Amino acid sequence: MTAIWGIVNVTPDSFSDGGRYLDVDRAVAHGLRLREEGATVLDVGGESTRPGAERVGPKIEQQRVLPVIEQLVAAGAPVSIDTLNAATADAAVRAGARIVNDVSGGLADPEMRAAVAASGADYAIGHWRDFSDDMYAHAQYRRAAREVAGELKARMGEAAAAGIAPSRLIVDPGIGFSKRGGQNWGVLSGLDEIVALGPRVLIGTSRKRFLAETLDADPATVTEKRRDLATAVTSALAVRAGVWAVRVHDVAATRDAIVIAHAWEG
Ligand code: PMM
Repeated sequence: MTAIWGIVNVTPDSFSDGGRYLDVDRAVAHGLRLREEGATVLDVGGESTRPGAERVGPKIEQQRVLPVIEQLVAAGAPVSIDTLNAATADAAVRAGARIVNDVSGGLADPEMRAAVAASGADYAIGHWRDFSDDMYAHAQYRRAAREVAGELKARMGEAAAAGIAPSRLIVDPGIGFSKRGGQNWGVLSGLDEIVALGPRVLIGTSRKRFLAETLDADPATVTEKRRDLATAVTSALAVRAGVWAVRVHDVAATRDAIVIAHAWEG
């Protein structure tokens, strides 16, 4: 069955659940609930990557995520660390994280690939062109899926050159990262080009703005509930496209959508 990454954002400013789980105990409880609902991996992040977000620095980031990771790992949950920083990736793996989720694919921190190579963790590399404060300046594509696949292939080569075995790689087309509304649909409708790269594919559409823009001319009026339903639909379609995992906030809804999509496949 398609894997489900449940999102545990330990940040005060993420656009969707920011602030609610700042407190360590609540973040841990939230993660464990997601696990009960069917999450196979808990993706813990301490720095928001939403458009326009400011960087927080590795020190604050680690203060936020490390206690949460330690407790989730102690409770037996598989954990990934969502970070752009090599120092945080390293500390998180020492605390028990098994996967480093780097939305920049190794571009944000020149030390990241060496840190991951030494850690033995799996490495999820996202398609990314620039930091969040300037990401839309690079949102230019002729054929989005093909260009994203080509750039991910370059990131795969760089990871291999740093000593990370191909079997440890996961690729993610980076929905919403340097991509405007329709460009995201261009990537999703061409997902076979990403799947054809070879590694496991991870997709993150959850509650993202392009879903709300598609549902209503005024995206601000689209409730979280509607974004979660749209996310469950993209999760089911991602199953049909052959992805390995989806990264979501509402694990329960996406779990049901995935079960039904697999039943359809027989
Ligand atoms: N999106 C966000 C954060 N981390 N990681 C991966 N691998 N893929 C994504 O699409 C992704 C990510 C931004 O969303 P959030 O602020 O709701 O976590």
